[in-house]
Amino acid sequence: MSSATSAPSPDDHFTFGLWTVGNPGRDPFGVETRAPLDPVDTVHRLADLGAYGVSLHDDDLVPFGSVAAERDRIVARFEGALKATGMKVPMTTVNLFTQPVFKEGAFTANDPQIRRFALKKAADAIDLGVELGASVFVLWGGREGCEVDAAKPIAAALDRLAEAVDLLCDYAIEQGYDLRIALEPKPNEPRGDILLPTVGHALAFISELEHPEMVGLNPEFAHETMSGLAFNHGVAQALWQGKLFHIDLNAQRAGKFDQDYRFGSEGVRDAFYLVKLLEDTGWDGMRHFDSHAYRTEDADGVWEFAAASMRTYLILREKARRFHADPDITAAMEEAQVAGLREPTTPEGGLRAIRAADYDLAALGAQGYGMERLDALVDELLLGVR
Ligand code: GLT
Ligand code: MN
Ligand code: MN
Repeated sequence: MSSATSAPSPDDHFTFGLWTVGNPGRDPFGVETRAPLDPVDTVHRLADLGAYGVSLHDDDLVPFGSVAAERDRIVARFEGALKATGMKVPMTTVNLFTQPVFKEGAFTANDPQIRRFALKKAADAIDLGVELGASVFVLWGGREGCEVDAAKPIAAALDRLAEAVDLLCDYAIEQGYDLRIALEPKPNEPRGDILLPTVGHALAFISELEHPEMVGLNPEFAHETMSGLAFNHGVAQALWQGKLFHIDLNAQRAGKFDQDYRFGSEGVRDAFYLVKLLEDTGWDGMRHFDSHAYRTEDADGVWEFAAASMRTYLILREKARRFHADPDITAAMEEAQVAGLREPTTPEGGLRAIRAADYDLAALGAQGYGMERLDALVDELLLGVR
């Protein structure tokens, strides 16, 4: 495993979407500022930088509308690069948002023909993912939402979304695929409002599915932050419910458009608590970056961005290690009674004993927790003076 000062290695489980380093710098007001990347070159470049693998949408690899022979040729060439480098494809997904046919939705489009086409494309994408060795299939419902509430009864849309996920689970089971589905919440953009806007909405939705055990989450740092929520709390709950199947790392300022900045470039404290959570709980999945280089960057800037994403993670991982080794932090945590939260509340005798006991409310209300000191010590750690 790499240290903060060494280069990343595949053991660190860093992965990048083909669409992330491949982002051409287009935005709603401006055209591309960078040339497209060849996925085969991307695999080689990321392998050289120490990544574990790549993820992809169906269309990132096989251009939309390719005929079967072309698809097979592209996939075979890509598999050659994976073999040559040892890079893996742990996750794939399906693009149900770029083409005009999906402008009103995909699995939740009002037109049943569009919903059926979306399912056909998703099933094909599942086949592609399994062929490449993926065990997680992400569904990000970028177009599953609306601007005109009069035109989208939300309960019916959720029925259709559940129907689609159920069908895809049935398909994976029938095929004998070792595959789990990870839903990715996002509050808005590109739709005015998107279904399953937060981790909490998505977790609740899963309990209504036919195969809830096969479906979990792919939460994204930027997306929870857009809603002003604490990403690490959402991830902690997903872990607590056994539902963290994958994760998208990037950076974001609350209240802005989906920035998808380089991990750690905004909200370094939030990034630290997230890394600490993943490391403390022994998350053995991918550290997947879903972010892109600034539009200002040329190709060199893109590879700088990729290297820095991994380096920042490793630095924060080292900070998490130092957090636990720091005696002042340990003492401050004791003062804050952190360990007390791990004790069950219920004493012998249960609620009856709880109700019969006396509580010194004056003393309990007067006690201090020393959390200012603890918080400042974390600042010192992150600012590099400890
Ligand atoms: C798109 C989106 C991401 C999703 C990707 C998966 S595509 O770039 O902004 O958050 O993770 O479909
Ligand atoms: Mn994402
Ligand atoms: Mn995003």
